[in-house]
Amino acid sequence: MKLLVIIVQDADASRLRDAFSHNRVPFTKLASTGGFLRRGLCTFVSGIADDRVDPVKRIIEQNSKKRPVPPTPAGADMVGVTNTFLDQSAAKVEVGRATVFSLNVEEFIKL
Ligand code: 2BA
Repeated sequence: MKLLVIIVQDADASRLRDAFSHNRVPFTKLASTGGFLRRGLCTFVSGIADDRVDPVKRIIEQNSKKRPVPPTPAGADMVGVTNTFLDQSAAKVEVGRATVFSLNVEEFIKL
């Protein structure tokens, strides 16, 4: 069994939630915030059999998009961001369709 931690943009969260439900992929959906851009993101955690990992990755690919996103004013106090980056108010950062971590599950318990 694997535990997938799937981070997507808020704009893709509803579509992905519906696709998971339609395909009977169990999940927990968590509101979250990206550390760099400090924008709203959505994190899904899903415990699934090993042989479902590839089909679930395809569902994620089909229901998420890469987008260029402008840095937010909230990011202006970010540690480690260069002045050059902040001076380019028109500069955009490309946020990927999804960031996915796949972890081996040692034990799955329901009490
Ligand atoms: P954020 O941390 O808000 O990052 C948003 C996007 O900003 C990233 O998109 C990347 O294109 C850019 N970015 C992040 N850190 C940067 C840096 N130090 N310098 C320049 N550009 C930077 P993605 O890579 O697609 O990541 C989307 C979101 O996935 C991230 O939002 C973060 O919440 C999560 N994420 C990505 N990698 C992660 C990791 N290794 N561990 C935990 N969460 C991660």
